[in-house]
Amino acid sequence: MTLTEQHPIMDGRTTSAPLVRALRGERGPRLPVWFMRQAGRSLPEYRALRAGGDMLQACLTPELASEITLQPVRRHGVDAGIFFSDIVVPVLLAGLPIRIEPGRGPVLDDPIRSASDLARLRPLDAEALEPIRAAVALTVAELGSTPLIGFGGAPFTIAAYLIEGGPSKDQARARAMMHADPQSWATLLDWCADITGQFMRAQVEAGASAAQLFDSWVGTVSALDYERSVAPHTRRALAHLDGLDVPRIHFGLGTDRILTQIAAFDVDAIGIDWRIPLDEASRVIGDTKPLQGNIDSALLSAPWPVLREHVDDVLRRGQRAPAHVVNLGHGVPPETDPDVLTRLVAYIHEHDAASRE
Ligand code: 1CP
Repeated sequence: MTLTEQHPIMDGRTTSAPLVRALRGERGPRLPVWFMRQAGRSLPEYRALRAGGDMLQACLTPELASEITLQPVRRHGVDAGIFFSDIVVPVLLAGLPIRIEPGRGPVLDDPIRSASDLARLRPLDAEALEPIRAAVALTVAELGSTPLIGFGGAPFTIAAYLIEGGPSKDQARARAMMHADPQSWATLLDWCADITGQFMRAQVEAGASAAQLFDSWVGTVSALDYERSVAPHTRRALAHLDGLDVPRIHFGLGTDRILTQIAAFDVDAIGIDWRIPLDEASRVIGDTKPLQGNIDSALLSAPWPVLREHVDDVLRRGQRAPAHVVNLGHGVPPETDPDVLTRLVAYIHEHDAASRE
């Protein structure tokens, strides 16, 4: 299946949205801004809606997932919605009993650590993705000309949860398995690539105007191991989007040593964390791709003049890249005052207008 004529990017609704134009390398009349992890956590209306309910069940209830996706768009006036879901949703839909523990993150009681554990990996049934398609369809019907970003976790980051059994500091068990049992490693990462690729493809087919692959934990992998044992699986995940004409974003944390490898992927834009200035990141990849980022989330709690000075610096350095999508260097911290985010969006839109006068 390719995109239908009713898809927002095909029927003109989001084709010239600031986000889509920037991801395609154009500098348009407005600098787009959105925030990773804008949906959820920091919003009182999110906490009221979830009211202690199970996180993954919320992800699989289309009306709820759609409403949570729309909340930050309404409140902050950001230039995109990010679909409310989680990188481990396709793991659950493929039948592994993964859950999200409040205050901790994804947990799998029986981790995948040996060749015999691989027998528990089943293909992801296309039908199981129906709640995802339904939630995306509801959401884009409300969003109008604001694009929805679909997403998935990169194979390494998903596999790290499956091997470790939960969040971990340095993914040591995963990195050990990569070397000690390369065959099981490759099988597991291919499985992760396929389920996350199908998950992203379902979101795009149902109406998302861009797709972002999150490789949050890849910063612990050496550049050599990345090339040999991780990048081929990331390419496999991205290939699931082939034939769908929407821009793709790659985001990872701690990727400064592997930026040129990431720039070689079939992606349109690269998300940069707060550790490396955008002009430096752009120089490293030969100014070849639009960049997304990279306001330091820690400064969201600093006094406004301090935050503003930092944002000015990010915007200035972002001018070196072919185009710039303003974002944080990682997700919105849960304790963030939502009014700071709203003020930031207005400031970035005004600043941009002012810099053109
Ligand atoms: O009860 C709750 O509210 C749980 C908190 C929560 C939320 C709101 C989790 C658990 N996941 C999510 C939603 C989510 N997760 C989104 C959609 C909302 C948005 O971005 O606005 C997205 C894109 C994700 C992606 C995700 N999940 C990543 C990649 C991005 C990143 O932040 O690095 C990762 C690593 C996860 C795993 C995960 N899920 C939840 C938590 C707390 C974690 C991280 C745990 C850890 O530290 O290992």
